[in-house]
Amino acid sequence: MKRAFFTVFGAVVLVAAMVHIGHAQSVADPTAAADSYVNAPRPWQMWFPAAGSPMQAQIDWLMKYVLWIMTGVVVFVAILMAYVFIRFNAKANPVPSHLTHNTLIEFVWLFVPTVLLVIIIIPSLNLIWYEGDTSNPYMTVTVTGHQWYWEYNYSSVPGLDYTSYMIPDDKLLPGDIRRLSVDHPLVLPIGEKIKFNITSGDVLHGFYLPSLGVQKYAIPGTIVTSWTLIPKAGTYYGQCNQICGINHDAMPIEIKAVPLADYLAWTKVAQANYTQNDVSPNPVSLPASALKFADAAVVK
Ligand SMILES: [Cu+2]
Repeated sequence: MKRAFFTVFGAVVLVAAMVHIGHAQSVADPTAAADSYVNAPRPWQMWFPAAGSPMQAQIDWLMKYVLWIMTGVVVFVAILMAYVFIRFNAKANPVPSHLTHNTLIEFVWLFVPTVLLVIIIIPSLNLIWYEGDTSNPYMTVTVTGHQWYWEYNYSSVPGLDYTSYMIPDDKLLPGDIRRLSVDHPLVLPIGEKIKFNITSGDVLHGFYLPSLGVQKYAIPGTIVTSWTLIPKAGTYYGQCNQICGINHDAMPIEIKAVPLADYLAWTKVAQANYTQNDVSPNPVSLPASALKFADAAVVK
């Protein structure tokens, strides 16, 4: 009887502890949903990464569409040239034709390329307009490139402005990706249109997110806009792709896309968490004027 009591008591304590731990974890890391899917480059990868946004899906489609047309043109021209080389060389055709004009042929070689250009330019212009349409976003994030880290400012969350540094090789934890994981990822809600205001605090940088179809210059004194919409919770990566100085390779972009409720929970705990889990940045790359609260813990 006594034994049964302690068994039941022990089980209740264990369940309570597990619930508590589960609860504590969900509060501690609202971005956990992003671990379910990782969209990162693989060694020897060919083609684009899997499309993580409708914009990248359209870019992927247009790339293949143009590639098919281009392949047709290349094959046709190659066959035509091979035919001319064989059929009309000096040996096979010793008496050449003195023809200088042929209205039908001239019409065809003007008309066919024109049609091809038109069927390429229509979806291209559509895509350019689509990419430029930053109207009615759910939220706006101002992205600032610095030598050599990114800064994210959430205009809809007062005071939420933090820096994002690459995790150095000697501080990588299990699950981190070398040269891509960062101390403070950009956290975004899924299924919502997010506008980016992209700028720079010093030199030209490039805000490049291959799986989301975003690639914009970060230009000092200018704001370049873009947007994204991520349907699937997951972790997405990008990099600065504008040569910006000695640590240009050390400013990756890591995005954690999570359900809206988790995102809202994250905004509440972001400030407290970020001052605790900071990774010391390279001291030379830290101009005092750029310091934000996220770096307060490491600047002593
Ligand atoms: Cu850069």
